[in-house]
Amino acid sequence: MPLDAASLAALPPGISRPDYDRAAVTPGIVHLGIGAFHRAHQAVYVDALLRRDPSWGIVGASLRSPETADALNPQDGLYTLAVREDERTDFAVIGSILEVIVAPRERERLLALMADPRVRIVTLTVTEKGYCHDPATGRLDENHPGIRADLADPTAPGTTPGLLVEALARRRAAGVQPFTVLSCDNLPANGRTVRRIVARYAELRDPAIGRHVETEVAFPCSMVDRIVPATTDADRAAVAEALGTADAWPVMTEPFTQWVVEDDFPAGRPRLEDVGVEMVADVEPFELMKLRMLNGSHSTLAYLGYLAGYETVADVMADPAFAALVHGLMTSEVMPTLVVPGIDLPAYRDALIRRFRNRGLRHRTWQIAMDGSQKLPQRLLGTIRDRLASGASINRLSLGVAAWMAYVRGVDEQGRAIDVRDPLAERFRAVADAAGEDAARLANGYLEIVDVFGTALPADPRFRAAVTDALGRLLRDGAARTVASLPSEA
Ligand code: CS2
Repeated sequence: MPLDAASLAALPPGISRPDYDRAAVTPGIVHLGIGAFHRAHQAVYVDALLRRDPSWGIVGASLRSPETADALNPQDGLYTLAVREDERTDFAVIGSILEVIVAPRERERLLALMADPRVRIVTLTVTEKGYCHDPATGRLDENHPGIRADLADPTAPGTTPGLLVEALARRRAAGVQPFTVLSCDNLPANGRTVRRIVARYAELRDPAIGRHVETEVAFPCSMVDRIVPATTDADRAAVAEALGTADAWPVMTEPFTQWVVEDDFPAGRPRLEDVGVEMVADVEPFELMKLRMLNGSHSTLAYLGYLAGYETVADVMADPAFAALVHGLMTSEVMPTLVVPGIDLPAYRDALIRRFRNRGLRHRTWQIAMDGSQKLPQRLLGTIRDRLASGASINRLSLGVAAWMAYVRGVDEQGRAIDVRDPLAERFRAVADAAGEDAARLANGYLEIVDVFGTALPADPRFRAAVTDALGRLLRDGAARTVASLPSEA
């Protein structure tokens, strides 16, 4: 028997499930980019909200792949959340998603819903590359093929900026108040960044719509945090066993969850503060902390760990040299760049280290290594800029950048090919082909990628020397030996 509305009542006791009338729930939020993260994070908060207010149901949309829709729609949008900590798992069935639309398949229906006055918020987890921007500057990439296609035919959009602006234009034409755009992606100052990208796209499309977006649409910033590894067949089997019913699309996560949101919702919002969301006036210090501490450590562990032959973050953390590296990275090089009101940074660091050690999550280093060109600027390079500006050391930070370079060369330490997933993968390949095994030539080649590094940072001899030196050590000694030979924390 598959999981669906009819089979809910037959679930074993101890598995929590929607305790509200799902038939009474109406769409209030459209979510673009309905991946595992959204379903383990925002959709769970909204599930808790629907008990009090049924007007905030979520209609999810996939911008490309039909997989989620094809799995969830036959299940009436229901899916299982498995919360794992080491050997323990708790299961809950989540009911906040009413339906999933595949944008390229049903674009008109999606746009009509986004223009529907009942929808007051459009939330986004389209990943870094989904914003069609230049990661180094945070501006719209006006040469992006998707953006060019959307500008040529703006009423049939395929990109995130294109969909948002077409829906906002339809609302404007119909005299409907704009929805609020809430980015839940790991971008710095995500609301402001997305406003700049979307407003520029709108301006290129039509200056009047550009002004409308600029002046009438709210783009609050948010910091989101929950570790959500990709679901595997083994996970699906474990869920089926616990539920006694098959769920085609469960999500795996950790107990920790955090959502900090800037309180700027002119079209109205649900009472997020009642379900654990931190509503604040200024999200930026939290975002910076999370991007630099969690995601910066994650990327560093992913590249070095993958090169050293570790499959998951928990495997990497079980190696004392890597655990010491990440502790030192945060303590000596990241924490001095942060000022977060009301936050005990050493406690935040220690909690992160515990989360990274969670053996219940099989979070693959390869998964985190994806799309590094889009991630590096906010995870490591901003911290490096701040450190250099104050004349401070960047030893561990630059090792992270060098490990990224060694990884995107596309060959592991055993000479096997690495499946490098990145919008710039072809450029990485070309640099590697031209530079061979020469660390200085490789580092030079990668540092010339302006989309990632900009122009000022590569011109700083301290940065260039630190990265080149670290890359040389990685290529000569391998990641495990390089990490093991780091001096202990200063
Ligand atoms: C990870 C994030 O895959 C990655 O790049 O660093 O998805 C990370 O797990 C989340 O940001 C945690 O909140």
